[in-house]
Amino acid sequence: MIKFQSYDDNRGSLVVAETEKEIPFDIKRLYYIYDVGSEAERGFHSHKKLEQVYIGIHGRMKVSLFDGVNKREIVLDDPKQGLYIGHNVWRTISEFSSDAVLLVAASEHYSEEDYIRNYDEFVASLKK
Ligand code: T46
Repeated sequence: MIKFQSYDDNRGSLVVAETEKEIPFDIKRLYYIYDVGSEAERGFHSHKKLEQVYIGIHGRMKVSLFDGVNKREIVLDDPKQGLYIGHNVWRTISEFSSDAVLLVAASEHYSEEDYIRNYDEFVASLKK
């Protein structure tokens, strides 16, 4: 997990993430996900090249990762932390709280070509 610098005082909290410091790539895209139903699950894909940092800036969600060898489950519920996810990692995001907001910093512009959305294809790609 990446720990962000946080400035907390009686006005609230301000959290900073900078490229070449906490974020290990140049950010080309930001997007965020919210209003996810409690039963909904997102992801179910890997990326050929894309690197991302997930930040649970509000509420809670669970991220499940599989790199072909290791499986990890990480709960994101702290806006002062980020989760780095490299390429070739199968991910699902589930158990969103009703107030959850997931902010994602991405290393590339959006390209559907970069996705592997079929699990068998993902497993096969690791063997190449
Ligand atoms: C990831 C998780 C956390 C775009 O047009 N531009 C974009 O930058 C993105 C991210 C998506 N889209 C379109 C493509 C689909 O028609 O938005 C629609 C929903 O995307 P998707 O089904 O990929 O959503 P998730 O939540 O399953 O996955 C997304 C990211 O794609 C993925 O990289 O890590 O959020």
